[in-house]
Amino acid sequence: MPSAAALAPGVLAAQRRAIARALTAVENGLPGAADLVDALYPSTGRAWRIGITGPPGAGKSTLTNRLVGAFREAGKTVAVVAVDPSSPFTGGAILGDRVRLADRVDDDGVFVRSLAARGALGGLAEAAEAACDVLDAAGFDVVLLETVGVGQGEIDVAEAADTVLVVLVPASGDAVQAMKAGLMEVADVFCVNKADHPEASAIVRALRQMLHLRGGDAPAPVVVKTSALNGDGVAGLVDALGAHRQRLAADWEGTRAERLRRRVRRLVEAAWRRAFWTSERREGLTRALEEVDGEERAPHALAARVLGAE
Ligand SMILES: Nc1nc2c(ncn2[C@@H]2O[C@H](COP(=O)(O)OP(=O)(O)O)[C@@H](O)[C@H]2O)c(=O)[nH]1
Ligand SMILES: [Mg+2]
Repeated sequence: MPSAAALAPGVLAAQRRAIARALTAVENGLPGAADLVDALYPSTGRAWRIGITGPPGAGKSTLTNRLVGAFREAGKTVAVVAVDPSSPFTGGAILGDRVRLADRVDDDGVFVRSLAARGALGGLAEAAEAACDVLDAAGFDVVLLETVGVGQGEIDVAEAADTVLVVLVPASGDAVQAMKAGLMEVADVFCVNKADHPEASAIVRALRQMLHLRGGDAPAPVVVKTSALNGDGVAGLVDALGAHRQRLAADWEGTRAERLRRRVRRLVEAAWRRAFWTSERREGLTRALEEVDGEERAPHALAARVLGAE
């Protein structure tokens, strides 16, 4: 198999086939994927990466479609990375979304791709970051990174973005759930979707109150209300996202450097983990865990035996 790094010129020339193959390479950790990312990296930093996260069913995919439309209308090219095997983008679900996306198949200014990241070096968060690099280097103005839910992995993915949008719905306890899941910390903009729901205003108020109580030096995330189904509030959402982008612009290089630091740390930790888990240590762990059922129940001694299995 030729090295994936050979795809770099095609990606830089925005050839769709090269972009698709490069995304497959970073998704699956194919040979040369790391070299490809490094070859493209100097040509990144222009795209605006927006992470979209929130509970399943909140309307992230519907909103993503709306945002694609809004950015296209503003003359920007848009790539969508759906980190979600069951997403409408992979043909898994909602007919309405598929129909809307089908309208865009002839639009060269849009690129849609799902990402599962089996075997990517550094896990899903690195795969998402690398996918953004590919699309950034290919010249897309905006990259929308949609996750399926709100687990830690998805928060890591969202953090690969410049601007993090958290989508909630006016279901009972959603705001509290968001706080528990650590979304308060990563959100730059909150969107209460399904604003057609009678509880919408109440959850907006509750969220604003929570964010206000949180305090801190950083400016509190903006809370907007949308109805992705009919498009109400989407213009306001685009403005809120744009305002965050504007704030980042003040220290764009610093933001990028911080993200690169976090990424390098993650890559090093992943490499350490791979190097550590020799087959001998794996077997040692299996044996030690079997002994848990026996006489010896000393946690540190058992762990030490695994660590000593050189
Ligand atoms: N009533 C209402 N339904 C919506 C709205 N936005 C999305 N939905 C519906 O909510 C369901 C889940 O939407 P989807 O975009 O797939 O959510 P995701 O799982 O967060 O990506 C779909 O049936 C949508 O049609 C909205 O603003 N109002
Ligand atoms: Mg979705």
